[in-house]
Amino acid sequence: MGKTGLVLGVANRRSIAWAIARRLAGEGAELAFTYQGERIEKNVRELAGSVESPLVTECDVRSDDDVTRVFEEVATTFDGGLDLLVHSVAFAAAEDLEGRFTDTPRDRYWLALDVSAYSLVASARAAEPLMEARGGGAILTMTYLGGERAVPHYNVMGVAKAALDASVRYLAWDLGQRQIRVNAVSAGPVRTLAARSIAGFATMEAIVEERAPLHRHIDGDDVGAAAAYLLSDEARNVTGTTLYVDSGYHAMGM
Ligand code: NAD
Ligand code: 0WE
Repeated sequence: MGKTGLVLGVANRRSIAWAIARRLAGEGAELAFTYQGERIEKNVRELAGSVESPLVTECDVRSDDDVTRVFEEVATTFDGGLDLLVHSVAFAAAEDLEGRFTDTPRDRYWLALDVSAYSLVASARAAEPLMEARGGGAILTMTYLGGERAVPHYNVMGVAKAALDASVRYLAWDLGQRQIRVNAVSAGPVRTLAARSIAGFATMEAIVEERAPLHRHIDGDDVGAAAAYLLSDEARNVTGTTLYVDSGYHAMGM
């Protein structure tokens, strides 16, 4: 029987979540999708339709009620079981991705951590009983080097990614008990909706081209391949870790 999965974070065809979903669907997985807000609902319904998704539903990850309802709908759709969870969600206020990190106000610091890090904890907790019903499962999130090193302008998102990375390790410990694995892919810059609006994205790409061992950019399909591995039984003894898909950029000191 094919695997069942839930994908959080598709906004459009450029989304990393969509590259992962396309790959999983190609390998026979049956996928449910969530979207945030009416503005992108039509996009997501169209994409989901193209992979014969049985469930597309709204989820603002800041809302406990939304998260609870979504996993109830997933349980109904997939007969009480879930094998895979893809978490590909992040948000910081645009004004906090420029200027000084030092100036981040309390409410927007919390917003970035709520959407980008706590949401993994909330969705993993909700997925746990459904995965337990299947004898185990696999959870994957998306992170970035800016959570480990200071990347100019990544700012509060870097702090959120640091919290996300630590959450992966603690969730891996807790959920390992139930044969649920939790991992992250750390991607180099990819031109998505979230990335295109960032001032200086082209400069970042130029720096990767110059300094990364492989001297080239990565794309969504590169992330899809890594995700497919981490979510597959091939990775059955891999949990609590980060797989870098960044042309080797993270390995450099200069
Ligand atoms: P994207 O804009 O396509 O995806 C971000 C998603 O987050 C969107 O679907 C958006 O709807 C969702 N989102 C934001 N706030 C939400 C909320 N309150 N509730 C529910 N969903 C919400 O951009 P992307 O680049 O595909 O980003 C996906 C993930 O990949 C993010 O975690 C990002 O940090 C990570 N990442 C991106 C890059 C890159 O260069 N693009 C590199 C490394 C990691
Ligand atoms: O995680 C990200 C981007 C996430 C993101 C993007 C936006 C843009 C629109 C979160 N929130 C928002 N809020 C918005 O209003 N990346 C890894 C891509 C990225 O973003 C950067 C980067 C890189 C790389 C921002 C500054 C510097 C580098």
